[in-house]
Amino acid sequence: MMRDSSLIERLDGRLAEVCSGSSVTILSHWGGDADSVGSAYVLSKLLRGRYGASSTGFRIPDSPTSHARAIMAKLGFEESEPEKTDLYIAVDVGSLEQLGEMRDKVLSSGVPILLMDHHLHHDDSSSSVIEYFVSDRYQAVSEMVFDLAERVGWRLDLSQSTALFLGLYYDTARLSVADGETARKICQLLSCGIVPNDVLAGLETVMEESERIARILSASRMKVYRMGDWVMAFSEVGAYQSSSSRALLGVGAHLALVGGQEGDIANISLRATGEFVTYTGLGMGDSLVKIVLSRFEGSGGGHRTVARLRCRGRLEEIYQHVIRHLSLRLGVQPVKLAE
Ligand SMILES: [Mn+2]
Repeated sequence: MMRDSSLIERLDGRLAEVCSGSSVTILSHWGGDADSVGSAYVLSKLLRGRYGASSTGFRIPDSPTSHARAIMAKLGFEESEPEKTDLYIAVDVGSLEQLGEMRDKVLSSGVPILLMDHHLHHDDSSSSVIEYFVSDRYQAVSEMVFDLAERVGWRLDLSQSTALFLGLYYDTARLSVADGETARKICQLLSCGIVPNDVLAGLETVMEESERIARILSASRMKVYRMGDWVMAFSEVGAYQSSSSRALLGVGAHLALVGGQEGDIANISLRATGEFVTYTGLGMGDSLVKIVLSRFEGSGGGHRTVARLRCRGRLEEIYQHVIRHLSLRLGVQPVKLAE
């Protein structure tokens, strides 16, 4: 069963129209993840093998996370960019901000952009060059690519099945939020001969020394507040802010902001548990980012439970602003936990 057959039909039709003889660059969101890498890998095979693209490339804006790098190594998939790009396909990009360093170049290139995603999008009317193929009925872009492959009768080989499996596995938080339809697709992918123990073994432990130190420093420097039932952590570290905010959730925080200060610019990773977002109605990519940008000049965006922003200001002041705002919104006084 296809979750959204009209979307897949429209996507198939469009790819058939624009890809033949074209050189296509697939773009991930910044840092990349299993879903963006997995879907891009299979999509690049489909574009060349089924839709007649003359060449394909893949770029992860900013630098790939160690997890994304490990998955690419497993698939034998590398970043590359054709000399000339006739078409961009952005996968798993929840907001244009997530194109990071590549955003301006891509948007001003005049090259058409197709955006495939499974998150809700605010229509960005300023960018008429973008055509959206978006449906939040899908649990991952990898699943959209699965449906596309099925529609066109494309046989997934073992590494392509592995790629889509990894995308679905990690985008459903290791299947914990997978529904029956995803489970059916996972079974079909696994039946190609994937051994989860082999595939996942190398992926669960990858961490570079510098990332490890950043995470440990962010934990040792964090300031913790309790607001009602919620525990919120704020910290600062020079690199790996995203990995560090994930680590702070692992430590037990419901909400974690980890920033790095570069002169008067702050780069902040915002992350919360699904529970926090559900009960407070405060999504990271929309509400929290807006709260910060209502006062500090900059840009940002992301998904429900994870977002990133870059703005002008001191981290200390930004955090105080967020804490005041959250206290008002939640109607509880913040209590700072002893350091
Ligand atoms: Mn995804």
